[in-house]
Amino acid sequence: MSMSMKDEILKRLLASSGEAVSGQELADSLGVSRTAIWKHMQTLQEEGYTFETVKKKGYVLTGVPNSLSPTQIELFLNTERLGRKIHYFDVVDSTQTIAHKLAQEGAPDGTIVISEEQTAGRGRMARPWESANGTGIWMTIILRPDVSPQQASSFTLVVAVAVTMAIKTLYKQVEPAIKWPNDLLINGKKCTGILTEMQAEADLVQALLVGIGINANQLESDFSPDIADIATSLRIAAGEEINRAALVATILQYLEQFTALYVKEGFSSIKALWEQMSCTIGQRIEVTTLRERFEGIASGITDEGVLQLTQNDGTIRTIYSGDVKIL
Ligand code: BTX
Repeated sequence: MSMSMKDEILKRLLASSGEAVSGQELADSLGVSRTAIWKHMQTLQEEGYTFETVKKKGYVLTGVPNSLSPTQIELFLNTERLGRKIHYFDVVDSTQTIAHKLAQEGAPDGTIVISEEQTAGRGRMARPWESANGTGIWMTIILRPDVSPQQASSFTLVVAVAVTMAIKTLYKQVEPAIKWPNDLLINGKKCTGILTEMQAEADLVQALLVGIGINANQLESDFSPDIADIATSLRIAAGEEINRAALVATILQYLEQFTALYVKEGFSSIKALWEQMSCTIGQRIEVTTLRERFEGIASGITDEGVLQLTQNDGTIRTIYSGDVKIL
């Protein structure tokens, strides 16, 4: 991957771990003038990096921005396919909309679209998804797995497992639970929503557009009254500032791993993990589908990721999609 001069300078400053890096040395080794180096340092400063200038020695990096710029994400990224192409925005209507367009134009598997803010973030059935500036992770991943359109619906469950694993890896004190099909809850409140959309032709999936919305650094007072009672953030749960770039990179890492497994062996290979992380199975729930409402015990999930509801009269109903309320 080609790296810009600015990124190269940043890499060296980060690698020097607290030692001063001389401007002259940077200029010599990169084959540019001192003025060019100075200009790049100005740009980095505008992006939120902070430096100390040590006399006769050079620059010491003293702070990095909590931003989702590709440079920040790439610092933590360890994947082969996912996130190797990142489209980063300050503000968009919805990363899903942009990803749809990019996918139609042939964007490769693993391309991600990420924004600091969304003005029209959306959930399922065109419900609004609150996506305030600089606080969350609002991203869509374009995947081109070799699966059928029927299989694709269980993909949301795979994503939920990957995100849960990533959160637990970085923040041991946080214990998210998956609410079928697409929410992660912490203490019963929603911190993450997943929206999987698809571009398909006949029996072929052209692209999956995996939208992930994570409340990362919001405080309670940051949520609008509409969702104040039902939403929470990782920051509230972890009691510390969340490094969003590191979390994105870790999610991509797990997702790459689980997608490969899923394509090879199907959902059944991930089912046991899903069940462990789920707060739905075994609970008395109410399911609302487009037309109907059912009550019963969420008794299990099939190898295809379909929810099984045992109703009061003992009959089992299979639920392909719907909203779940834990009673
Ligand atoms: P959902 O339909 O399951 O949930 C939507 C509901 O969640 C809303 O009706 C509201 O009650 C509640 N809600 C809205 N915003 C938030 C929030 N920030 N935190 C907690 N609860 C909220 C969930 O749909 C799927 C959401 C996917 C969002 C991602 S962000 C990146 C990508 N781009 C985009 O437009 N959507 C996806």
